[in-house]
Amino acid sequence: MDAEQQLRVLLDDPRLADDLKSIAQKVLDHQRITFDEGVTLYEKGELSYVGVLANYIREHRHGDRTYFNRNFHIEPTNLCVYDCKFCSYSRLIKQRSEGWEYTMDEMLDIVKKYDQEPVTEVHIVGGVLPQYDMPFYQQLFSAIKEHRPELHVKALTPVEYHYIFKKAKVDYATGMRLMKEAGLESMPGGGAEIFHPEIRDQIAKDKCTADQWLDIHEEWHKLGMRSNATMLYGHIESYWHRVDHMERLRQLQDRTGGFQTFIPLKFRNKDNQMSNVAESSVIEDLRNYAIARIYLDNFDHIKAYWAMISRNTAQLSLNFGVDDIDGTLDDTTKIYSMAGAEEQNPGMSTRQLVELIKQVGRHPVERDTLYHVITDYENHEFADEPKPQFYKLPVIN
Ligand code: V47
Ligand code: SF4
Repeated sequence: MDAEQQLRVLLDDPRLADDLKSIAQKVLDHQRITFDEGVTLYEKGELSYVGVLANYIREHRHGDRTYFNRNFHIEPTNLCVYDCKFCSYSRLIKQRSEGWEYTMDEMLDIVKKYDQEPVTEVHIVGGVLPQYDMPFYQQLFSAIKEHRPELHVKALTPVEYHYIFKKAKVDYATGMRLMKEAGLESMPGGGAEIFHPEIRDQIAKDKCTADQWLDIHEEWHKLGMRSNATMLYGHIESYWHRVDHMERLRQLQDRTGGFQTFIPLKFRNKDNQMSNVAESSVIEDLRNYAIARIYLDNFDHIKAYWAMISRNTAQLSLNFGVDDIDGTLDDTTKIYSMAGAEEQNPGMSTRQLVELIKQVGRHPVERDTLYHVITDYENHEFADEPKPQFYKLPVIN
């Protein structure tokens, strides 16, 4: 049975409550759901129900295609002037003796380490410190582009931009234009957390506000550039805070169309000031992906950051609205392993990622940052590496 037939069977089920039926009908008709319907999905939508709706949307947009890219991360420092309660980089958690602060040359050395690798993107993000100011990042981006012009620089979030622009006394529009001129090509989705002040003030008090986060993305989009958005979920927020978060993103996307991908980030509770907060279950994670796919009708892609959720959950997520499972990473990504992510050393070769996707009946496609196809792996044979073995999951659809 294909995704549309599954949705029609669900609609014909006399046991389905009227409000859920009306949402399912909207999805079939490609109509937008309301804020209240978003909350209803969280409160009443069982995993199998939201999965059928989300998979219909996913397959309508992308078929079986599942994207990944080859990137590497640079985290300039694991020290931070801010004190986000969920973060293992916070100034109250991290003592200076355990920290690193890379110099410009050390960061360029990391870039050079990948000179012979077919990576297409460098993702730069980490803590906020005064010495990493606007001239520093302008120089870093220019130096990377000079060294390897085709490497896409995806760097920093409104948290850093708000901080460095304030110090440099430039407004957001000017600041973003100058970063673009220095070599910045897109903005990752971090720093969004939960927008509503009821929650943001408790978990991420001092850093940029929701409006500042959204304004910086808006200025970036006005330059014709693209960015991502995240949501840190599964801690002290209520369901309606998640819908409020997605609603703000949906409204900005209606105005600019500049977001590419939405990335729900599961809260992990190790080594931070919220270790007493239990983590969400896998069922809740999958429901959250699905509801994001249904609610964000103007976002092209929903990404599961597999380093954060385990490989098996990443595989399952492909049936719950997700069409992208991030890049092939190496062990330079520390923020998640420090917070308790399953993948303590989250490296996966391209072949491993391809097999992971194929194993659940999807079609792997390597993309660049802007979703141009680099390699279609549907019928690709790997000559040189042994086939990786994974625990075999049943194919659900
Ligand atoms: O904003 C910090 C999160 C984010 C924890 O755009 C935590 O392609 C869970 O945004 N538990 C930064 N999450 C990472 C990020 C990202 C990741 C992958 C791809 C992209 C992209 C963006 O990491 C922060 C924060 O929300 N984070 N601590 C934690 N304990
Ligand atoms: Fe700093 Fe970002 Fe961690 Fe907050 S989440 S403490 S801004 S590194």
